[in-house]
Amino acid sequence: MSKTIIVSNRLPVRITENDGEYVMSPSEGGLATGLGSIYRDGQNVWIGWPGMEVTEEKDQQRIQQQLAEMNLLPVYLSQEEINNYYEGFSNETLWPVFHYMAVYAKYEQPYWDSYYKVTEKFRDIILSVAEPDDIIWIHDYQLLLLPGMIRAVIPDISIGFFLHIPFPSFELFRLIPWRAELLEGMLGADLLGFHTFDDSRHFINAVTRILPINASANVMMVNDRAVMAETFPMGIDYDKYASLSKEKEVKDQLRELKETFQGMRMILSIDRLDYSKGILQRLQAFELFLQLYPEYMEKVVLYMIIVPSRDNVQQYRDLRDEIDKLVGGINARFRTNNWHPIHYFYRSFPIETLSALYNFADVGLVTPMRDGMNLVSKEYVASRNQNNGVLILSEMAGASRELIDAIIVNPNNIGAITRAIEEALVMPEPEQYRRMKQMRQVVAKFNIAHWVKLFMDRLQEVKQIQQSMLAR
Ligand code: GDG
Repeated sequence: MSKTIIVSNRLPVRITENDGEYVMSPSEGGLATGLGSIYRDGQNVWIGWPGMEVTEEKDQQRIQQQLAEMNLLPVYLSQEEINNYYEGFSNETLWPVFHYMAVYAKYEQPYWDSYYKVTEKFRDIILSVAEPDDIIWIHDYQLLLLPGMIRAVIPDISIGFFLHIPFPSFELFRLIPWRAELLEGMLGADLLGFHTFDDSRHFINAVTRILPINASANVMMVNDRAVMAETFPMGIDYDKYASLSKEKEVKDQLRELKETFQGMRMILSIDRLDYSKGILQRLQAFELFLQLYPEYMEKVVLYMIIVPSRDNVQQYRDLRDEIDKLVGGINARFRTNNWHPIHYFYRSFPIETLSALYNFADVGLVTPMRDGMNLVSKEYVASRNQNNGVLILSEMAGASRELIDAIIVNPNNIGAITRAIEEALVMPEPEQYRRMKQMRQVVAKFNIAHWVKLFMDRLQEVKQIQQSMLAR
């Protein structure tokens, strides 16, 4: 019987140490939920880094045994590998270039060397469990080389690859010194999935410009093997967000919010700390809004949650300082004795708190400079059980291709965001309903289970097409 092997940089688990005992708690992320039905089944397995450095061999073995009970298999990384492969090449080279912020990119040979070596580590662990008729689904930019490395050892195995971040235009991608190696690595897959049509076009374009490989529509011939690049916009667990509001914990928090913000309109903003998320521009737009529309003083709040992320990287620390300053400045400028315009939190919250906020906020403000998809926008929509509320969404987020009934803005256009905030706050209820209903239908239908099934089914089809081409 063939099995399915999921591979991603991080395992969907949080490990904490308590008095020498390791406690494992499954993580609730969208991908983990979506793939849960797959990796927990039978012999299937999810391979990845457990999220902490474990140096002692006996600890490694103990953790491995505990993880095995959850169908998880760890790839242990040293601190140096985490610094160079993960924080270095993944987050300081690929992330900025793929998000069109090439000025932040560092091209360091030791980063690349480590990226290559860590991929070999992943490969070896996969090879310790993989059989030729298994299906392997590899995720994201930390593992671009992995499909090629596995293909070199098991030529006929089924490999799918999904990129969760944008694939940049050729003019950006070509900047990377190791561009050809990266593409060759990706082409080890049989099916490459992207969030948007543009991302897949950019990939195919980079392949044909950089490698001696031709493409006919979305098909690239790699050593007589047809490789396909296609669009699979990722969804969320719609039912979970739609039904969370019925839980007691969420209801309690919602009641508290209603009391605290009585008579006040709320604009909600939730992101990981990242320069790709357009946080500074969003704050500038809110400041301009307060300046241009003073009638909203004491009547509106911006509730802003920033989840700490990558704070070992200098740019992220700098960004955090800038946000602190800007928020402080805006609050100092506009606050009154009983109101301040921005409620800013630099930490993460339980999903129940997010759900209460999604339910309460009149406006969801999501304005990334670039975003592969952006799940927060979909979670806001899924949570609006009353069909009211307005989503303001950046045209640079993959989600803007599906959520066309949002107010779509260019995140660099501060004036446009400012006007969008005003438009959202005065939008008549019937129009809110019409737009929200349409968006809820999209998010409900193209949910995470649908996304997983579509990708897995298509991978099987691609394999069949390849076989029928060989038989000809
Ligand atoms: C990458 C791509 C693509 C946020 N704060 C808290 C919390 N969250 C959850 C949200 C949401 C997730 O984190 C963030 O997802 P996004 O899609 O918005 O952004 P990235 O983390 O950058 O994800 C992105 C995604 O991959 C999937 O392919 O959409 O474009 O960059 O689910 O709810 N969760 C909890 N507490 C918080 O405080 N529990």
